[in-house]
Amino acid sequence: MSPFFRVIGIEASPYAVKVRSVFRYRRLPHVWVGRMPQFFAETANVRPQIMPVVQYPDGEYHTDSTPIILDLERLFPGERSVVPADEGQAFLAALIEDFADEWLVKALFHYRFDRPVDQRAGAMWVMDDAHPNAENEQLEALTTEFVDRQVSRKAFVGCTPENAPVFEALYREVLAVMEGFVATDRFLFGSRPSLADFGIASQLHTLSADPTSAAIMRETAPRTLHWIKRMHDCSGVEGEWLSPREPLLNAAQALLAMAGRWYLPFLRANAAAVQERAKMVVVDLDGHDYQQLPFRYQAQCYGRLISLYADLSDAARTTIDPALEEAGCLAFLRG
Ligand SMILES: N[C@@H](CCC(=O)N[C@@H](CS)C(=O)NCC(=O)O)C(=O)O
Repeated sequence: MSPFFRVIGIEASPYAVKVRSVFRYRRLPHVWVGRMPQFFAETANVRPQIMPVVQYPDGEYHTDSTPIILDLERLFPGERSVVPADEGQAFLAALIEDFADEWLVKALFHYRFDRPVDQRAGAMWVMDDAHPNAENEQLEALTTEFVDRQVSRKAFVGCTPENAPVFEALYREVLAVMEGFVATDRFLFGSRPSLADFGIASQLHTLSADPTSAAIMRETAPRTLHWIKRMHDCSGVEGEWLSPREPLLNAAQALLAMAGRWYLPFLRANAAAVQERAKMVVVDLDGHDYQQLPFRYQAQCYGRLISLYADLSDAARTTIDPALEEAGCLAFLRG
C-alpha cells in the first residue's frame, strides 16, 4: 500500500485539473504526476485511455473523474465532502457537474479546434505537457498530428460549423452568469465548494487559456478568471452548505436553466437515437436545429441522471422540483 493517491494528468485536461482540485480541497494525501514519458508504459494498459488516471493506494488504476470523486466520498466520508449534505442539493450539484463535464466541454472543444490560432496553441500545450522532452521540431510534428486527429473528431462531438453558434452562446452565457456570481458568492451551494463548482471551474480553466476563448473571458468576465485560479486550491476553505430552506443562488438557478434549455433536450434525443440506432441526433435546441452523431457515453449520463432523480426521497423532490420546473429540467428528468 502506498501512503498516497497518484493523480496522473496534464494541466490542459479539464478533468485532470478537476480531480486534482478535489484532492486539494479535501486534503487527501496525493501527488500530482504530470504525465511525462516515464509514465507512459505504466498507464498504457489502463482503459479507457482518458485523463486523468488515478492510482489508488492499493495500486489499482482508475479513470473517469465523477466515479473517482464519488469513490473518495465513500472512502473518506463526512468532513470536507464535495457532495452537499442535503439530498436535493446533492442532486442539483450532480446535474450541474454533469452539464459542465458533458456540455460545457463542447464549448471548450469548439474554441480549441475551430480557428487555426487556437488549434495550434491548444494542441501544442497538450503535446508539450505530454512529451516534455520533445525538441521543437518534434513538438511541431506532434502538434500537427494532434490537430489533425482532434479536427477529425469534431463531428463526433457535435462541434460542426452549423452548431458553432450554440457553443459560442453557451460560453458567453456561462461567463455572464459566473461574472455576476463570483462578485458576491464564492460557491454555488454555500460557502464551501461542491462537485458543481469543480466541474464548471475546470472547464473554464482550459477555456481561460486558449487564445480566442481567453480573450473573451478577459474582456467580459475578468473576475471569473480570478475565481478559476482560486478554485485550483481550496485547501484552506472552511465553509457551510446553504440551508435547504434557503432559495438557490441565482447562479445555480441560471446554470440549471441552461441545462434545461440545451443539455437535457440533447441528452434525451441522444439517448433515443442510441436506442433506435439512428444515424444522427436531430433536435431543436432553443430554436437551433442541432445535429450530431449519437454518443453512447452520454446516453449513460442521461440514464444516470434519471435514476439519481428517481432515487430521491419524496421530501427532497418536493423541495427541489420548483427550481427544476422553473429551469425547464423537470420534464426531462421524469424519463
Ligand atoms: N468523463 C471523463 C472524461 C475524461 C476525458 O475525456 N479526458 C480527455 C482529456 S480532457 C481525454 O483523455 N481524452 C482522450 C482522447 O481524446 O483521446 C472524466 O470525467 O474523467
